[in-house]
Amino acid sequence: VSARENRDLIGRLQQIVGGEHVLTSRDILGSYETDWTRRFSGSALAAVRPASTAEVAAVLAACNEAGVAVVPQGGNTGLVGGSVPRAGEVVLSTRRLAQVESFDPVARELTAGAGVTAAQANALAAAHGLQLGVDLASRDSATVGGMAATNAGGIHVVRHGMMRSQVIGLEAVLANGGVVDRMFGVVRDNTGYDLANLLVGSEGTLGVITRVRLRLVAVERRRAVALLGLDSVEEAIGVALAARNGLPGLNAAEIFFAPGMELVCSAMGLTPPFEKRFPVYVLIEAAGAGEVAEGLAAFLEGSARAAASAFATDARDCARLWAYRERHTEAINTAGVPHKLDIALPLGRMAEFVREVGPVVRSLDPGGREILFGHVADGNLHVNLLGFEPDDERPDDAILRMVAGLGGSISAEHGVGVAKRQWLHLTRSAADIAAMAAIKRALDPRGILNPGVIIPA
Ligand code: FAD
Ligand code: 2HG
Ligand code: ZN
Repeated sequence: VSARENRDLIGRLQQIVGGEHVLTSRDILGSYETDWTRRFSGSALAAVRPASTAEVAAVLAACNEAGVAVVPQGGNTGLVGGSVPRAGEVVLSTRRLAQVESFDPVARELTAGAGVTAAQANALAAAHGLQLGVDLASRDSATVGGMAATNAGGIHVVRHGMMRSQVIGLEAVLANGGVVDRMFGVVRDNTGYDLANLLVGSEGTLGVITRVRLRLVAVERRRAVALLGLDSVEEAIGVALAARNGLPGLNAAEIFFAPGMELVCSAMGLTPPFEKRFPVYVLIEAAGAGEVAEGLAAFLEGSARAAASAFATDARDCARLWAYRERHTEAINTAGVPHKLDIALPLGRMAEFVREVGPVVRSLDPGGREILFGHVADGNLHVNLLGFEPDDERPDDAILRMVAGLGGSISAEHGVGVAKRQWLHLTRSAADIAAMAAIKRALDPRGILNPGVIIPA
């Protein structure tokens, strides 16, 4: 695409969304060009901010005609480099698709523009004792469209499932400007291919999600949180399995380790919860309408005896215990530019992985260090590596191969993005990848939607 063609395209985009919503100045573009981890960045031709489905459709049709690639971006909190441009792409920001269009407390659902944040949706739902079924630490910036596009997981998957389970309707614009409207929301509807579900988890490669209709869940009246200090991963898995099998109202079961606890406490200025240092920590949350605290206490007494534990029932104390776990991502960012490997393992192989990962990291660089944490009940670990250059792919390669060898997945909840694309073949077959590429070609024949994401080169 020549400079003149680019200028013409920018002129067309200005006509569609208004001049002030086509950003081209380098200083303003900066925040659209670098991802949350700072590992991925690229320069954009422009960032364009449409305010309606019709404007999104016109923007995509214009870019498709010009053959200029488009990177959809919501809150830009994604952790696999999929939300930022590579070179010369147009960033399509959904942040002005920010209307909550309807809210039905009886049917327990909400219809919102893709750019509404999780926190905004929750603030509205909370007035009726409801909330989204997915919750994550990026809630203030992550958008419902981005969460659908990544099939986000978060801390309540063990209770409510992933984003896919919350989406009951969806509208998206395809590369040629065509609008797929599946906002219908009727429970029984077997009328052919499930296009809404295809768009969920497609990471901006098949269409731009413009509206979503989401299931809501009750904000439980009572909540209790326990933080346990444990001696081994085996014990942590034992606690998580026992909680899954027998703790009423299990709402979250999270794991982290001594290096993460120490980093969070020093970077965030928190006082450690226990006098003694433990190799492994597990956080269990239960929520419900009944005797939640009593249930959790009985569970700890019967099935999860720990050398040290802290217990909380009021909101402030619960938040204090959650901070040790939730502030890992922030704390890690203060220590460098991390490589983030969000992986899943069969629970029976997790201890083996944790034992082997450190030596593998050190064999590549004696100064490399790994901070592990995650959603233990689902076998999801976040392997954060510090001390490696952003473009040094050796640790990613070694660890993702190890995960595949243990029967796990190279992406549990963050997606493939650009970060994992070249390793997709480790856990998806050649036939799978060919089918994905064929779907991509059918819906986006010119390959303008987020090229470089998911499908290997
Ligand atoms: P972006 O980062 O803007 O985009 C992410 C991807 O989706 C990109 O590929 C982009 O092109 C595409 N996309 C965005 N919007 C659209 C749209 N409307 N239509 C089509 N494609 C689109 N993730 C989890 O799963 N679980 C967690 O627990 C979790 N915790 C996090 C905690 C922190 C502190 C941070 C920074 C991130 C966390 N994340 C987590 C990752 C991230 O928040 C999620 O992936 C989230 O769903 C991204 O939403 P977003 O609006 O920021 O999307
Ligand atoms: C979490 O569970 C998020 O806190 C972020 O998925 C994980 O920072 C990470 O690697
Ligand atoms: Zn997570």
